[in-house]
Amino acid sequence: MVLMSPLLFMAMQGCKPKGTQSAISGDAASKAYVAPGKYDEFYSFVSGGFSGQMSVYGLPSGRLFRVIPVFSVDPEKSWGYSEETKPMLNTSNGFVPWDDLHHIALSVTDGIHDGRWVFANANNTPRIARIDLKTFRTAEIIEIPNSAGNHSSPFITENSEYVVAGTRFSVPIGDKQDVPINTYKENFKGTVSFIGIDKTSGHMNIAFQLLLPGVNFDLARAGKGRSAGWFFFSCYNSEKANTLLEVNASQKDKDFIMAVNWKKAEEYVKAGKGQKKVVKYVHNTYSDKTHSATSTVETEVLVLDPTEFGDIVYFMPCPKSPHGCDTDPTGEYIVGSGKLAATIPVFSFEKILKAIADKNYDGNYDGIPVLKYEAVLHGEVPKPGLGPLHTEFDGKGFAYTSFFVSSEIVKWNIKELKVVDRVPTYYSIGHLSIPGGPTKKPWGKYVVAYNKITKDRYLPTGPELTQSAQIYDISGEKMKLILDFPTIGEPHYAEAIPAELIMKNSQKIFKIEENENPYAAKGDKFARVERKGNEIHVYATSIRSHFTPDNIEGVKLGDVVYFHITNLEQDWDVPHGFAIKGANNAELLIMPGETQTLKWIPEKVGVFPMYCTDFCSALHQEMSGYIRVSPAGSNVPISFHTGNPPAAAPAAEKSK
Ligand code: RUQ
Ligand code: CUA
Repeated sequence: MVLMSPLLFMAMQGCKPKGTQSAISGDAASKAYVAPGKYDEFYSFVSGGFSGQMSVYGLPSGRLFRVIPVFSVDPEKSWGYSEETKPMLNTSNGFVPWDDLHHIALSVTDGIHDGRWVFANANNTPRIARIDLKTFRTAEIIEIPNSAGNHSSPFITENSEYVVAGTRFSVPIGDKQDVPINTYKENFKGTVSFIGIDKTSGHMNIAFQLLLPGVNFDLARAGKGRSAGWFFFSCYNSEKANTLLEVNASQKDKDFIMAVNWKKAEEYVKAGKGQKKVVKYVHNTYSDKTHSATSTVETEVLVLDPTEFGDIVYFMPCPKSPHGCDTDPTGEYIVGSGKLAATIPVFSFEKILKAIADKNYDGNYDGIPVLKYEAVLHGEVPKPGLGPLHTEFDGKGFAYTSFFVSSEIVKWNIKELKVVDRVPTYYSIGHLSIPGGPTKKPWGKYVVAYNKITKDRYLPTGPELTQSAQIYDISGEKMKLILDFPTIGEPHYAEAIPAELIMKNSQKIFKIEENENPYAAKGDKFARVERKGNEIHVYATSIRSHFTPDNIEGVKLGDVVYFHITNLEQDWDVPHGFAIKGANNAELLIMPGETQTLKWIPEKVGVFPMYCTDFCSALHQEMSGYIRVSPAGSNVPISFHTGNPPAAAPAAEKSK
């Protein structure tokens, strides 16, 4: 039997605050009320956890606007089902139809939300995605080599120069991959990657990786303001355990927050330092011109070993198994949240610089200097609660920390390190989010709790309950619960941004004349059906309320049919869908001006109906057609039309 401290035991269970209901007054509830037809004040981008997707809510209403498919296939939007989107889910392991999305990073300029892109991480098969906020679509996915469990990701620098990707699991790196697991201490390494972002296009590329000791990287935040050239990562398992981590990785009193001087690292890269390593990773981009994705295989990454330079990476001791690592709006304070610690340590950037200048070290860890705890500490918040996880800021000098074990949000004063308020959460909060909370200019007003346990908050739905978020008004001195709302997948992090920063750029249609999809039919007169060997290409158009063509014959068993459908509408909010009976595939959902392709391999002889899946007009039910499939040896020629059908069967058939 393994002995466990009471704190560790509680950490595993979580605990419920007493009194499971908190009645809220009607007055508080009205703060979350957004009248029908009125807009919300904020968009909130919420991670979908093991759904692999991102969802978009309005705040303060908690209304769900959209689920953006990112790392998982989505039949509703044919993401990963249409030929055009399939390449987005390519990886060095082949097509991967799922992932686990934890963190959100909105792009920033000068440390303030700019509303251009939102980034998200794939935790399982390490990747980072960029979503374009003009279209609310995933525009790019880049795989991260030398990584496993991309948890410490995709946190962003003050001017969106980089998003980072820190590996949660250390793994064997390089050529020697087949090693005994119990050689962890010798053979396993950690990495963090700095992924550069192009200023104009948002295009990502891996600028460099740091090769690091075999710890587990958990979370991260960029410095800002004064600390803008730095990045801070929380790490646990400094014990380098490879089994029964719940005990073996909880031995030491302190683990680390790793401080990275990325500006320095960048200088070394510019000076040609570091080593190019052979790796394999896949980089996928989606074009709104061709309306299709391209996958590129990359084979090289630049790796810096910080022990060769001595001035890029430093460790700061942090009690105990730190999870969240957050920098305040000024960039001066770095808050560590030890999951098993009884205090919240707050580090001072000034003191970090001084300790580095004075070489005030406490030895080194695998060749990386460890700064003295007392030398870098601004102070500790005493007895704040149990199981601190994450901290956000309101821009008025206060920090808000989530406590999983004691299930509460605690508000405290950053300078004085004094707790000023606490509210229970239902139950066991994980992340929390204040609009603009991680930026230089928090928008404030609300804090949203993203909870890990739902229990009795909603009507039961069998063994699995909906996930639960809660909004608190933070405009006054005391936090006030104003609304519960359910979420999609398990929510981890979320970021909220004023609606006007995004609304004004929102795209309504794709211009048909700019459609460069090679299979587009940009008008009914271009609609046609062509045979190329055993491939049948249907170049079809859709417009309220018909497809052109809608009667197709001449397909034979053994053929592979590609339906390339171009939506000719040039009107906002008029997608058309496309589905065909028996297809081992999802529908297509085609936006105005766009072309999408459904691949269909008919398995049976017969006549198959096809129809539009999106109720687009009064005659939507009429928006349908037929395709005839003949036996393999048949001589039915290709024919197609919409309306005015030929008077009789085609000549070739009559002569039989
Ligand atoms: S985590 S509940 Cu995956 Cu962001 Cu902290
Ligand atoms: Cu088009 Cu329904």
